[in-house]
Amino acid sequence: TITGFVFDLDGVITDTAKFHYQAWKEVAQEKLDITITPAVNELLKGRSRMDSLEEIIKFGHQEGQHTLAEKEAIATEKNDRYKQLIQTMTPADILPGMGEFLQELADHHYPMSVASASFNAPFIIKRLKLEDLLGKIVDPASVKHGKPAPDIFEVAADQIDSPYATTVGFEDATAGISGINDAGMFSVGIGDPTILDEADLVFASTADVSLSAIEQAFAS
Ligand code: B16
Ligand code: MG
Repeated sequence: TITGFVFDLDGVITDTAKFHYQAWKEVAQEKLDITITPAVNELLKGRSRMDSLEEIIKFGHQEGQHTLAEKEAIATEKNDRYKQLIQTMTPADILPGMGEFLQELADHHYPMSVASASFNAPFIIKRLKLEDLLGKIVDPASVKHGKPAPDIFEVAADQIDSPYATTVGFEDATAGISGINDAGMFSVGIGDPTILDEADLVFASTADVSLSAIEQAFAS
């Protein structure tokens, strides 16, 4: 039987990707003269702030052209703008059905924790008023290798004493699904099943997530 659930934040609990995209788009244009596209945005999902910047630099063919100090300044500028954008988030920004699903898990006494690459996760969880349900959040600074490495999911499961083989992980990004699978967990993808084809189970949208479907697929 399932002993715990670990959740990605962006794309699973709420859609912060649109805010990351807006902040990166402005900063990449102004500071690097790089115009990023929605396709680039896909590569940034689940990736750390610095890894995201490296992807943008690669996309703009500017590898090796910026010092670490310059890159850190750009990343800080992006985060300042991002933080402005998430100030206005409310519980209405919880993705469809997820509030109810988390409550259902709590009613069934399933332990839960958050495995997000974002340093802003605690603030966002608070804005969504989910701190009672999702109060256990991995500090990404404590994790050496970011997604697609399994590390953050392992730390999240450790936090709730859930053995990996009986832990269910939720992700919307292929990098995250790889991490969950490499941790030996049961992976649930949110999104396009042809893109998330490595996941053990996929729901097209959060509105479709069903505990009984997960328990059934896990047991089979
Ligand atoms: P921050 P997740 C990730 O969140 C985002 O998907 C990714 O776009 C972002 O770069 C990363 O968090 C770091 O976020 O700059 O706020 O520390 O999907 O792992 O919940
Ligand atoms: Mg995500």
